Amino acid sequence: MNTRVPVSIDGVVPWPDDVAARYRRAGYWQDRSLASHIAEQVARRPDDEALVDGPTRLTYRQLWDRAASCAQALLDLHIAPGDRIVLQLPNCWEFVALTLGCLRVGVVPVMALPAHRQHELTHLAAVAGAVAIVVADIDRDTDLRQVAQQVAVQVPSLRSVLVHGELSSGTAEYAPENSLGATYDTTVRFAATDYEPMGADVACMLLSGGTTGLPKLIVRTNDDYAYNILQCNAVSEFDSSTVYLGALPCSHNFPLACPGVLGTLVAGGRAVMLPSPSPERALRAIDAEGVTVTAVVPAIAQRWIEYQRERNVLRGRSLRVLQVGGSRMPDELAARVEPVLGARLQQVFGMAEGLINMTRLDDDLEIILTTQGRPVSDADEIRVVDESGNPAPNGIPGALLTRGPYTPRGYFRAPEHNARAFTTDGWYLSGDVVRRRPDGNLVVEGRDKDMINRGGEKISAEEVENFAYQLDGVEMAAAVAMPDPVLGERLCLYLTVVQGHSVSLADVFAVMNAAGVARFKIPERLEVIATMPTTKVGKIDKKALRDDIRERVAWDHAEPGPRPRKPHQ
Ligand code: OOB
Repeated sequence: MNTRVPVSIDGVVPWPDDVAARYRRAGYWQDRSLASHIAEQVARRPDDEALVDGPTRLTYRQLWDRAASCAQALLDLHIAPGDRIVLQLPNCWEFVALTLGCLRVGVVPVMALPAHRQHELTHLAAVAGAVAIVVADIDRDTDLRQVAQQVAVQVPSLRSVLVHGELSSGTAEYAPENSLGATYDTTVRFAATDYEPMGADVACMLLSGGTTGLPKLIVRTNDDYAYNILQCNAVSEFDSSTVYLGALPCSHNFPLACPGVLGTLVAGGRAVMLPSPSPERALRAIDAEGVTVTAVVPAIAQRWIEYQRERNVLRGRSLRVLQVGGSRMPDELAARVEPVLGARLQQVFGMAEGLINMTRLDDDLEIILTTQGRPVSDADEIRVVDESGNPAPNGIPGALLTRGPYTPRGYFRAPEHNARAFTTDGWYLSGDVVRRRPDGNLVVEGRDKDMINRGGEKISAEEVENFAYQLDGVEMAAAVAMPDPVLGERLCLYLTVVQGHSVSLADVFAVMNAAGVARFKIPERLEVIATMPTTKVGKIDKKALRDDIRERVAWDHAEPGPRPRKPHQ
């Protein structure tokens, strides 16, 4: 039993004491570290394979030793329990070893996405007060070492830049100790008995999709994240026979912990890391490794289904479950999963903020194909309310609010935003509009948050609009979702400009690119209009703009003959 007090990090919003006590009494929170769950599997099956990354295959014992090396390397860099490090790595065994190293020693990884660039990484490091940043050397056309160096210049708390891959030659910052590879050469000095995080200690920080500007940080404790994982494991039926393919970026909550790579390791299974979900590589990896379950967004599911139909690469019958979530899966697509891929579909409607809903593997097909499932825990509290905050009856769409043992009560160091995103009694306003069926399953009908969901990648409208306002001559800017057959949504930017000025998509690209913004946030269509539609209270009428772009897209694709109504100018 731990006798010390939890590591205190200024800016974490705790659950109220009475609620925390209730969650402990009920056994949801076990007051033990997340790492200790994996340590159990290391003891039980040291020689079983835990992790595969291309030619690298690690047993539980080997993975645990490498995690220990990472933990030691962090300590050698004077990084202490409770310190934050920005972690940006693609799917590779090093990502898992370092994450486990952090979990073992109580260092808090801030889970950046591989697509993030200087703009996002600087913000994350600054808000987190991070002391180190870990990046890969090169990602396609971007030298991430240079990006990280720029971030380090701007964020005073950052003391170390760690690189996975080649160090740049000739600069002092890239001394051998800054190579992530160097950490695996050290003799294992760190032992599990050296340090044991407590249940109430912070395990990691996840990123919100972001509706107001840049992503917010979501603090997940050992207690709550372990519970999240155990519940997902139970619902998705993960056990030691599970072979999980990490195809989505594994720093995201879905492939990380719902149940994801961590769930697989907690269950004693084997995780296979793949740097990209391209159908060619993923379907081959599924056959080669005997993958039993994986997680994708609907756009990827669609690409896999098409590829499989055309090429029939998937020959084995190992894949039992395909989890799909992150954005709304069209019912027609849902119906094609099992016939083409031979795997049972599991719809997942979750959020980094906590609440995870899943269809159950033995649900009726109608539920699996047309709903986004129900909470993974009986302790999840759900409210669906109308515009005045009154409960919406079953079957009627309303705003989704939630509370529970793995849904934190506030973002990290964001009191103003917390005042809007959480009610005074701790309910999180998800911004999603759902309909609850009498059987308890939820159907996602839309959302009332100002966000674009580009195939699972979340873009804050406000963040894009702020860039548009930096352009000469821009009067008003509004970023809205336009329908897309593959991604579900893409981003369209509406502008009004001062007479005599003109603004092009290339100008928008230039300003966002110069700021080092992640590529997926850059608008893909620009509409310059004469007047911005406004609501009665004078706010930009985004609904009118969404209707407008829907008509324009339909107009562009209309066959000759009767045409839809021409969009307004
Ligand atoms: C997952 O997490 P986030 O934090 O990237 O995004 C959460 C938001 C939700 O509030 C909702 O707007 C949307 O993404 N969403 C879905 C959905 N799953 C997520 N919308 C419709 N249908 C779905 N199935 O996206 C996430 C986290 C854990 C597990 C799965 C997804």
